[in-house]
Amino acid sequence: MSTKSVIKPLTQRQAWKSLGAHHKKISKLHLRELFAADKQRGEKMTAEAAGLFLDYSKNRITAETLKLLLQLAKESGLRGRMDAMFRGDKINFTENRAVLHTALRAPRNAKIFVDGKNVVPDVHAVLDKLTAFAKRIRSGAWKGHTGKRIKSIVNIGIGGSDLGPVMDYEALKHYAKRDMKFVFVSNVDGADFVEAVHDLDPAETLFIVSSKTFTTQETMTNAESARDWLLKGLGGNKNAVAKHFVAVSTNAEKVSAFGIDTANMFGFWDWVGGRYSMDSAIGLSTMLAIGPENYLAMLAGFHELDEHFRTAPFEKNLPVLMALLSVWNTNFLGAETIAVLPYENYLKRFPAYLQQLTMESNGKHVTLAGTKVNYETSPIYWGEPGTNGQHSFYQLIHQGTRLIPCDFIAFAKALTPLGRHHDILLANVFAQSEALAFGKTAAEVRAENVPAALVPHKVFEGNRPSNTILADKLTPAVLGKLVALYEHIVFVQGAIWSVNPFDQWGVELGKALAQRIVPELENKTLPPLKHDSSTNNLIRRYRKMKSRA
Ligand code: G6Q
Repeated sequence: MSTKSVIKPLTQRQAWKSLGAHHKKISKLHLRELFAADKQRGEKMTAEAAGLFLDYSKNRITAETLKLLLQLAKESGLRGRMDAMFRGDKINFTENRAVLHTALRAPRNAKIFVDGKNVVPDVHAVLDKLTAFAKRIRSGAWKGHTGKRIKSIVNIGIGGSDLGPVMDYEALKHYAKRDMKFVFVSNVDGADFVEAVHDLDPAETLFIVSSKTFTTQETMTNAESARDWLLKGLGGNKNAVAKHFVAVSTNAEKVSAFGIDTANMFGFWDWVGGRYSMDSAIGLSTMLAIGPENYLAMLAGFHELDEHFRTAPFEKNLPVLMALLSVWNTNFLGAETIAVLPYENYLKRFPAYLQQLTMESNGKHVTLAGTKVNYETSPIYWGEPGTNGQHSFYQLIHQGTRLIPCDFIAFAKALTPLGRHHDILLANVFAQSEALAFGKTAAEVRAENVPAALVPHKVFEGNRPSNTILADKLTPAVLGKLVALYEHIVFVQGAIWSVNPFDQWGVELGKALAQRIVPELENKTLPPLKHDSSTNNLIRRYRKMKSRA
């Protein structure tokens, strides 16, 4: 972390100060004026790489804003931090770990070293093992305990071991093997497991227990219920477990203790963070669904975007530009959230996936130096696919009191062309960003003979920022590029805000407290309660309520 020492705290960086002064100067400018002042703005403020076209012209920025933001990236030591990540330095210093999700999609001949060892051969050894296994399952060569082929796959995992696989499966369902069923269990709420296996035949079901640590309470509880369900369905012979359970983990000892043959364990490494792991062995369910070839195409897409991020000048670098715009919108315009709005139904879980990627990464209140920040860090990411959202929360985006920058994502071609549907879909996404930026003035409303009393209700102020990402169509490679794009946006944001995007200490406290409370709910006699009066009362009430018939 040699770059750390020379980087000033954010609010003392020259570009930050200049941005503050610049904001004062341009804060009153409306996008209408910015577009009127430069007829080519919509063509100029764009960037394109790896088949992703980004139009960022509908942001409240001038050429000067961009210049200062790029200067901020430099003063934040972004280049040095990028080099450190790609090189395998232990930049996740609170856990003493390298951050090398980029190695998961590096080509076979690449060389990336962690503690003096090239990790790329290990990555490809696991990929080869996954490929061989996927072929056996998909062809029916792998048989269950009773000799039947596997038709249903249940991924059991949570957080990073679930959100990626679920999003990926939904996003790439078009490419999935349709005579197989894929379900995902994450929640410790028993309803999740019970509903997931409701229509499944144990003899045809394979469970993938996905857990980096193999100690996560939810996942292990679900895995145990799955083992009970399977054994009950198959007559209780414990040998059945080996034919119906595989594991994705870094913890061979625990996997074996559970009864899973470690020959059927697919490994990964401590330098892959949970929320950065969908392209590690955690992607096994995806590979089973879309096949090894498509899976490898997805990895190639990831890698293409990695290379763009690593090599493109900042002013043409999609993740850098989008991250800087998010910093501008968050820290200078005061936006608290970013809505990600894919106009592609297959991406319906993409916003949920991004919630973890962005907020678990940069939802931090101390800097790398351990001091409390005096500026906002991660905005809240959220969203729904269009056009559905248009008929619900878009009202607030258009006419509410908050500023909600939007990332629209659209594709030129539908995966499932159907009559006029796609043109109508795309007309809507273009219309939304246009309406948000330019709005409708009182004069325009009056010109439509609207009664005077209604005019204020029908005015759209506009001046609401958005990005539009346009790609050809949603292929496995394009999905890889989109995920890598946001992974690197998060990285750049982290560099600007001087936080560590790769740890997640904030999820620990609740976990520890839950472990303590479990026996207080389950023990026959109530142990002495030492919580606050509210928690104590809730525990007592729950015990009473659950024992009532
Ligand atoms: C992600 C987090 C977290 C993690 C889950 C599951 O970055 O670390 O979401 O993925 O807690 O952990 P296991 O894979 O160890 O079960």
